[in-house]
Amino acid sequence: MFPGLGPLDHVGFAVVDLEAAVEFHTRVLGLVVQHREQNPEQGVIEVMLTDAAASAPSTSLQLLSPLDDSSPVHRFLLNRGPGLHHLAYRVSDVRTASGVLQRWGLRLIYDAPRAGTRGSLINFVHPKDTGGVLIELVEPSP
Ligand code: V0V
Ligand code: CO
Repeated sequence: MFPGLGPLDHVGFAVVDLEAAVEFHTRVLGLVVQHREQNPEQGVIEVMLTDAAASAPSTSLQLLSPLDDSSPVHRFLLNRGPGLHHLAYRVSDVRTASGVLQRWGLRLIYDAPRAGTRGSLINFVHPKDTGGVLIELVEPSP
């Protein structure tokens, strides 16, 4: 295990109809919307939901819909359809974590961290190097 690895921060879920997905996860699963944000650099509109009943901070669900046709989520929906898009693990320092994983021979998507949700810094490990699931590294904003 590499140094500074924390718990599962969120699960990314690619959807075509964002409002229908919000409705499903709030009404059927009882999740609560915590945050909504557009991230033009990542080409997404995202909605973060959590379990309202959880006493400690719990893993969030991140619903993702593409902002335009150049979005990686648009490509994902075309090729694979809606569903699990990525797992995001919290790290204390995304630069250090990315460097260690690169030295271990894994392909990181970005050379330097990019802006993620709520002022976080993010990078991704290529799904072909992880057994088939895109892994996000997220360093929350202090
Ligand atoms: C593509 N593939 C995936 C995948 N995306 N496999 C598992 N999970 C995914 N999410 C597979 C795809 O089925 C192909 O497999 C192969 O990889 C190449 O696919 P492609 O369509 O040609 O895709 P690429 O290579 O153009 O792009 C794939 C990568 C891209 C992972 C490089 O999606 C990327 O740059 N992702 C990082 C950015 C991102 O995803 N942003 C949205 C979340 P076969 O068919 O060859 O076997 S933003 C976010 O989470 C934020 C803001 C946050 O949390 O703060
Ligand atoms: Co994410």
